[in-house]
Amino acid sequence: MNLNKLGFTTFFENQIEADMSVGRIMKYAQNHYTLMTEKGVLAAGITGKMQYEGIFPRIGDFVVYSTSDDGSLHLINRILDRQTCLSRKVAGTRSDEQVIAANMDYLFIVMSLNEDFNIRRLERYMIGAWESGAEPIVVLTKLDLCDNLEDLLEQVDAVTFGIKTIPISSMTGENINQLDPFNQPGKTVALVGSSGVGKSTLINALAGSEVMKTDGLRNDDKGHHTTTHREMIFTEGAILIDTPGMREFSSFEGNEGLEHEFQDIVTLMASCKYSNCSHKKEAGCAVKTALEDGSLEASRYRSYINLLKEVARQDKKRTHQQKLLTQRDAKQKRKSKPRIKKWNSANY
Ligand SMILES: Nc1nc2c(ncn2[C@@H]2O[C@H](COP(=O)(O)OP(=O)(O)OP(=O)(O)O)[C@@H](O)[C@H]2O)c(=O)[nH]1
Ligand SMILES: [Mg+2]
Ligand SMILES: [Zn+2]
Repeated sequence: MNLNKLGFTTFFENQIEADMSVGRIMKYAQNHYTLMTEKGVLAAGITGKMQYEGIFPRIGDFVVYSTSDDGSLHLINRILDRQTCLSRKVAGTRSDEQVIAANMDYLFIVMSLNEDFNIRRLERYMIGAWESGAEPIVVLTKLDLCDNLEDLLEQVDAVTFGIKTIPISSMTGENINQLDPFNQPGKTVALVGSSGVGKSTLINALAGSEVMKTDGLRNDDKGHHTTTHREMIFTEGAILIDTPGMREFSSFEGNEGLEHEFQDIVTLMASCKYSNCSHKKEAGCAVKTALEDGSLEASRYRSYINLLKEVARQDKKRTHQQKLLTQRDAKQKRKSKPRIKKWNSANY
């Protein structure tokens, strides 16, 4: 496969020498990686050094690999810098982030127009999307099961500020063609959202064939996940990344994505009369006024405050974890230092 079709752009090209072999991670299980390369699909491992340092390639990564003389073994030795990256932070691990997908151009935030519809959940995904660097598109599935579309679209618009929102049905095919601008060769699209919203079904619809297994029986039971591994799928159009449903997208790096998503509230806060306004009972509080006149929904404001607290809690946890790890590293270093016996003339 041609490297451009793999999504390989000058951003990545500038990071390597001409004689290096490059591949893209399609899937992995433990330390066994499946790569798409110019020579087709290859199985590869990673170097001991990468394992030791805890550097693990993730779906969508471009990697440099080498091949044994007899051509039978492939070893990944470097991950190229990521252009975009969707991750959630996991406390307590050394590399404290869990990369869901890397180097996607577009992020489809998939939510269904029936049971899964949840604006507060969408806000969380939006924060992750802003932090990822990819362009978010809200894809609302199961249009065929929905009879209050206008109302739901209005609710989405109130938290996405005009980013593209496309209601579709993979069953009837309605509006699927509105995804064409993103479903283009050389572009990468990652699909995220709760289990059962129809990510894999949509992937099959976009690919035009049954590339992913879906759950044909289920439409409301959220008991189990059909897709269990992240996987990259090559189609005539875009490169698609399917992900297992996440119950909730949580854990954020900091305030950047949060402030982007809640720009309405951030702007209000900046226009309060007092710069140290607590937005509780001060006169001239723009937040209070907006809550009273209904231009700011109480549930959205509560959501913002809760997420701020969540970020603060996580920051604290991370700082603590970091401290413990640094202490452990220092201890290990002391232990592994060879003890040099002091030269002592009495020994002779
Ligand atoms: N009526 C209707 N059903 C749909 C639509 N899209 C998907 N479904 C059904 O929803 C169920 C779940 O679809 P999947 O594609 O497996 O969902 P998923 O998001 O991949 O779920 P996980 O892999 O568990 O994360 C299946 O029964 C699909 O047939 C749609 O547009 N309309
Ligand atoms: Mg699936
Ligand atoms: Zn205020």
